[in-house]
Order: sequence, then structure tokens, then C-alpha cells
Amino acid sequence: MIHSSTKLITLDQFTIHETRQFPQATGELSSLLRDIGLACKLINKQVQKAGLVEGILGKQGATNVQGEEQMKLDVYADELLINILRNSSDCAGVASEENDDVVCFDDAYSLNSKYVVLFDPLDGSSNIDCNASIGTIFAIYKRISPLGQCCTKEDFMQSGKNLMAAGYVIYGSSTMMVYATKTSINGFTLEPSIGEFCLSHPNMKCKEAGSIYSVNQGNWNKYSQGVRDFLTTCMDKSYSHRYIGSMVADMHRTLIKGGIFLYPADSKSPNGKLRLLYECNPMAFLAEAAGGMATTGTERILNLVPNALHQRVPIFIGSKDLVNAALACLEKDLATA
Ligand code: P6P
Repeated sequence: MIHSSTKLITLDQFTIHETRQFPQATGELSSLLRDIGLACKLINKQVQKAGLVEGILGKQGATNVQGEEQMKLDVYADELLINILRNSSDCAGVASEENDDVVCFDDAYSLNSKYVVLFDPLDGSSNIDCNASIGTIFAIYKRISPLGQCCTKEDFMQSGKNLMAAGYVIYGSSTMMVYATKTSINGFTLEPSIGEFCLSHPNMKCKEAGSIYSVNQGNWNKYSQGVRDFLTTCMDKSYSHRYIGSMVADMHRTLIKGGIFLYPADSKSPNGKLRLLYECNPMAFLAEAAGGMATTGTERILNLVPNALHQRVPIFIGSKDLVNAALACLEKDLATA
């Protein structure tokens, strides 16, 4: 266990302590997490004063590859993350919700960097103007292409089970980073007086049994019978329905309080809405690290082999008992179809 005279354990102290546990570790992942943390502290600064700064709120007047209206803060967050990671000592390239294709860094140093990073720079950004919590989601892979050359698209198109680390920063009533490696999931709360993320939620666990379900019930008429049967079960059991419409916020509550978050396929969106590589995979990695589950309804999310950079998949994620209950309803519907 890490020891600290100040009781506060910063993200850097924690990641360096983790690195020291593995003699072969080089500290590059710690350095990458520090860079992501820096970018998110700068994003947080803008998000926290969004309503006050002329020109930072509102639409960018452009659309991203998803065809979604880009908010000015989306573009700010995206460009900031790309620039900080370009100057990182450990990132060979990035892929982002806001960019059509991967961005491979071609400077001599980056050609020899070991990791690539995918991110949704500001998930839930449509909630910025109503002050609901939003967040940055990130996923880190070790590149599979040889060092000494530009990273390739294949470095990003890996199955989620290959993730080295993944996490999110939630810009809410407090600003928190939650990240997982293959060995643990921990939460760090930003202490503004020192500008450091400090360990606040060690060894996070997703409750096995949950009683909160999180879904956009407005899509009821477009859902399959199996999804409707599951939601009816939740209502019959008087479970609480909570839906913020920001995946990071809905997932953070699910990790802290238990429950299930679902964005199923529907008659309008046959693959659901959320993106596999930089939303569903990182959240599935976190959920499983916390003892939860994450499935498309037919397959474990982390087993999927991506077929496109911005591929969408259905997702049922959270407490094991609720995800299994949803699967039972889906399977029953398939059996009777
Ligand atoms: P809907 C935000 O736009 C987002 O990508 C996720 O953060 C969120 O979970 C989902 O879309 C909300 O979608 O269709 O319910 O508004």
C-alpha cells in the first residue's frame, strides 16, 4: 500500500507507486496518464466558467464525422488533447470522436512512442448549456505496429480486451478522474488548491445487485420486445429511473451506486448510438475492473473486433445481476421470435 505523510496521494504519486510494483514497468503509462490529467485540468478550467466566457458556449458552426453539431468546447477540448499528447513523451498518435481519421504524430520522438490514445474529448457536450455533468473518455493501447515508424490505423482498431488502461474525467460538482489498468480501478478528485488529482475512491467496486436503471425511455416505441420486457421488469420492481443523457455522468453514478446503463439498438439506430472504440470499450474496461459486466446484448463488449473507427454498438453495462436480467429478457425474446 502506498504511504504518504500528507494523507493526500496525488495521481502522480499513485501511478509511480503502481509502476514500482512491476520491475519491468518503464513509467511511460504513468507519464501518459499525467499528460491526460493535465489536458483535462485545462478543459475543466474552461468548462467551469463556460457560462461566463464570451464565445466559449454554443455551436462551433460545424459538424463532426458523426454529423453531430460541434460545440465550441468540443473543438477546444479535442485540439487541446491532441496538442498535449503530441508533445507527450509516450504517445505515437490519437483518434478522437471529433476527427474523421486517426492522427499519427510523425516527429522523431513520437515515432518511437509505445502507446496510442483514443478519446471522446467532451462527451455529453450538448448538456454544457444546462450545466449537467459532462466528461472526457480515454482509452490507451500499446501500439502493435513497429517502433520507429508512424503508428497505423490497426494500432487503434484493437479489441477492448487489449486495452492497457482506460478512464474518464467527469466535470461535475467536483472534477474526478477514474481510470483502470488491468489490475485495479481507482478514482481521484481534483483538489483545486494544489491543482492535483488526489486519490479519493481506491479500489472502486460496482455493486453486484443494483436497483437503478438508466435509459432514454423516450425511445420506448423503437425498442425490441426484449428491451421493453426488461424495462417493464425494472418498473414492476419500482427500481429508480435515472438518466442524465451524458454517458460519463450516467456511468459514474452506475459505478458509485450500482445499477445498469443501457443504450440499446432500436428501429432507428440498429447499432445503437454509442461508439465502440472511445465510449463503450473504455467504459466496459472500467465496469469489468470494478466487478461489473458490459455486453452488446449478444457479445461481451471487450471481445468485439472493431470494423470501423467510429463504429456504434448497443450497450448494456453495470451491475452483474441487472445486466444478466436484461440478457435473459433479450434471449427470451429471441427464442420466441
Ligand atoms: P440520447 C451524448 O450526446 C451521448 O453521446 C452520450 O454521452 C449519452 O449517453 C447519449 O449520447 C445520450 O443520447 O439519444 O439519449 O440523447
